[in-house]
Amino acid sequence: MKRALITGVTGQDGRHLSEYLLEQGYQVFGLLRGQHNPKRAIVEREVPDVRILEGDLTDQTSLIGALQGAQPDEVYNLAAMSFVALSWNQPELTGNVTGLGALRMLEAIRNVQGSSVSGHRAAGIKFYQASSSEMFGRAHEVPQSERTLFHPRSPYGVAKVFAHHITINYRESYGMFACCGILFNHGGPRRGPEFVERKISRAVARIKLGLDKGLTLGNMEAKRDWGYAGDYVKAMHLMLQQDQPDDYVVGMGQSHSVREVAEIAFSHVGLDWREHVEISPSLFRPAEVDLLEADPTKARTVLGWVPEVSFEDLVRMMVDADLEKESSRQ
Ligand code: F7E
Repeated sequence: MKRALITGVTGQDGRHLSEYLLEQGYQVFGLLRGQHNPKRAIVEREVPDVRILEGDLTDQTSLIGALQGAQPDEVYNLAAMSFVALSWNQPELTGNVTGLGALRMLEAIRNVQGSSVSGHRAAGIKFYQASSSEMFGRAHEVPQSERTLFHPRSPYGVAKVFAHHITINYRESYGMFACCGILFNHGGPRRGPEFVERKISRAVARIKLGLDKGLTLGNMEAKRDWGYAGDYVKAMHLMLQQDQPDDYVVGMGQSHSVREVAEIAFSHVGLDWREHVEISPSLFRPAEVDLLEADPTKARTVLGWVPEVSFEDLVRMMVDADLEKESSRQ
């Protein structure tokens, strides 16, 4: 039975990946941060077979302990301070967790592997780093592939560039099987409510049910390439099953504006977004990423990765899930 350790197990991707790996017959361990973390209950409810290990990406000793406890074949580093807008208010924390956190895990793996001469299972641990399309930032070309230059526009994007390059550096310096998945935006019913597509789907459900009147958004002209998280975690797993470690762009190959998300979401319940959405300059970012669109050719041809849920179906799926959640809350 293969064993996997997932950091960020309480997040959207952590729960989807846990579910997927459990289905593949893995024993899954999840790293949980802090004392009495309220998100523990979500993991226990949704993916009860995940074994929780306590640890924190800012504490190297705890990472070594988690690796010794899990003895994983594969480590998926999904943990991060992942909300781009917040990264301007907490740039140092973002650099520490999102950037240096990856380095600490790579060093912890090296440390544990060093002690593997005595037959420790940790020898040859494969590592997945959750890189992000935010690294492209003010994109130098459209669409963006593995060869596109990075030009991050937020402390989050800068931290992800560090984590990306240090992962490649450890692959080149120490021959580690380390891969980076450059994932474009991906949502679903488990998406955190701070991200725009979930903020919209939740508001649409609440407005439809008469619980709210309107929704305030920032820059509706920003364009992203949105896919379904359940599809994207399969690409993460595929990367670690190849003969050689490498980096892959994962996205749908289409870009859509925030306005289009609102149009589809509101019209799905028979409403017109223009009657409910207000724009607030306070939600605009100090530096915006205007247009992201993936060129996922490599993931499709080398990994054979094929997403199943379209952008339009993703938005409708999220609205339906929020309608169900909000109605059962009443
Ligand atoms: O913003 C605009 C906002 O916060 C998307 C993370 O998962 O994907 C995500 O990063 C766009 C931006 O995601 C609101 O200005 C307008 O242009 O949903 P978001 P993100 O910044 O693209 C990447 C791949 C990651 O790696 C990140 O971890 O939507 N926007 N009005 C708004 N955004 C938010 N959040 N809220 C608004 O009211």
